[in-house]
Amino acid sequence: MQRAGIRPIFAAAVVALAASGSVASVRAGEATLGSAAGSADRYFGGALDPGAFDERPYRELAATQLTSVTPENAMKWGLVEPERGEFDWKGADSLVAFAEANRQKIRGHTLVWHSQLPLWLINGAFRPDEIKDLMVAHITEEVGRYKGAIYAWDVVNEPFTDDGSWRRSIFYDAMGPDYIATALKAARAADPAAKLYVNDYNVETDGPKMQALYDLVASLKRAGAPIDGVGVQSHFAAGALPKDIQSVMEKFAGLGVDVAVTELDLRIRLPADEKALVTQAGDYASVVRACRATPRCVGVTTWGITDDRSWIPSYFSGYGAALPFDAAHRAKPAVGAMIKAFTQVAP
Ligand code: 9MR
Repeated sequence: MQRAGIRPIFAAAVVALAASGSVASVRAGEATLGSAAGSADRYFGGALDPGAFDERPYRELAATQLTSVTPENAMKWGLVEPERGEFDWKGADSLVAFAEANRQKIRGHTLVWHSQLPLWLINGAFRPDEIKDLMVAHITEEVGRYKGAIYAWDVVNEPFTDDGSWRRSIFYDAMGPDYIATALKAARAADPAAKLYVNDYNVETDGPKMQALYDLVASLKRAGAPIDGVGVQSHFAAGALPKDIQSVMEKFAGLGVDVAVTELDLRIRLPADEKALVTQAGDYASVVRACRATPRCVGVTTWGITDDRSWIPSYFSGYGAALPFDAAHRAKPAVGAMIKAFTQVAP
């Protein structure tokens, strides 16, 4: 598999899209989120559901707007190995094929996480040494399968609780904090070219959780562990974006790692009115500006692309409209605001 690179994609794809007439707001020659980000040497990414690739408007929007893609769920352990030793790579393979066809980078998500684990693993009553072997084998299998195709992996996801203490998981319980370095080393061995990330939420403002992640990355660097990046997920209510997100990104970057906004969405209490959409657009643009102002911020990924496929309504009762495109795939004010923030001459 070829490694995907950042390329401005608007030429052919947008012409095709315009011809299909499925996205009124995107016309031939107009900037897209991906092309705008590219002009600032960043990527613009979105989390995708390969199950929706057979829907043409979804497929075309993803192909046209994004220069990076993340599987929202399709590469998680519970989905790729539902029974021990029985693998199902259908969704993951289809995501990788889509990205390669559209010359998009891929952010692999996620190898070691407390959630969406297969039941055989959670209920297996494995000894600590067995959990370690299973974790390393899983990383070796999955990273190895997509060697050369994945730009960056979220190797470890959400290792801390909100007060900055270690989150309990089968991995932490078996190995203590060492599970993180062990996981990173296994990923590096399986694909030396992939950028290896630790990814978490509620780390976008100065507080105990941010500090815990900072201390972790600092200690990994000191120990020579293979850590290349920090993912700040960035799930917020519109209007509640932390004011210090840029200084936090700069602080992480000061450790000598890349930084990426990995799961951005800005939820709105429904029904979304014009004022809320404008507030949301302002926050989206602020995130883009913060990334542009941080030399080691490599790109911004939104957690989905259209509101009808967002995780938000089922997890935050009464909220939705969190993504840049609405359920009819129309660009919301956030799209223009982000394109402007990527392309306007930096002050
Ligand atoms: O968006 C994902 C949703 O479809 C899943 O049901 C959920 C399971 O916990 O995971 C969601 O994605 C999460 C991501 O993998 C890690 N950070 C938080 C995201 C939102 O919950």
